[in-house]
Amino acid sequence: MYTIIGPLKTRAFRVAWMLNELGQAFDHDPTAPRDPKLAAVNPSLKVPVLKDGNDTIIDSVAICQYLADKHGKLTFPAGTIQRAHQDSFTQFAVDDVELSLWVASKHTFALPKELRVPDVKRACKFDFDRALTSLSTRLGDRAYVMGDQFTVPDLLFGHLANWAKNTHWDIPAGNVTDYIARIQARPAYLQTVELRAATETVATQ
Ligand SMILES: N[C@@H](CCC(=O)N[C@@H](CS)C(=O)NCC(=O)O)C(=O)O
Repeated sequence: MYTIIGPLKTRAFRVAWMLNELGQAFDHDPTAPRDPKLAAVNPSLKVPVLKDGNDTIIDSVAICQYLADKHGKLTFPAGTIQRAHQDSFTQFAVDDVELSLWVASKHTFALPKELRVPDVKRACKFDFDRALTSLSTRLGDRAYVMGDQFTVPDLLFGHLANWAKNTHWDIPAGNVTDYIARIQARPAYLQTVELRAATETVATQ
């Protein structure tokens, strides 16, 4: 049995969504980021953390890829050229899309107030828009970034689109909007949204 640590309004959502995609049951421990008791599993006091038996894994992308590999779904096998392209999209999701959202969020609510620089958010939005233009070109007319098969980076883009919506950053109409709608119509996504609503009051990221 798996246990996800972290509120579902955080990146813990990704892990719950992945487990729902895989049809795996899990327990949920909604310990908040920076709770001192997280020190036992993550010295950074960040979430999510996944407990798998006696092991704990930190970092949502590593967790999602591990689960996909372990259950042999939503991923191409390691060492294949398709996996190289898939991992390239995963890295792009984190470096180009998530980074702009995360820095903007830090300067909105996560950093101590005296360290926030509101104008940084304009630069983040510029980077976000550039990343979406690139995603639109790379996606082309495919259903998912790797073609017909939904894989780990699609799940990340689906989560990041929700984060962008909560940040009030628009995704321009076109192939990326259609792609996000396709991803967010998946039963496992909707199931996870319901679970989040049942366990949280406000979804912020
Ligand atoms: N790369 C990590 C980032 C984890 C992270 O920053 N999580 C946020 C919540 S979504 C957190 O715990 N923030 C607390 C902090 O920044 O101190 C992952 O993807 O899991």
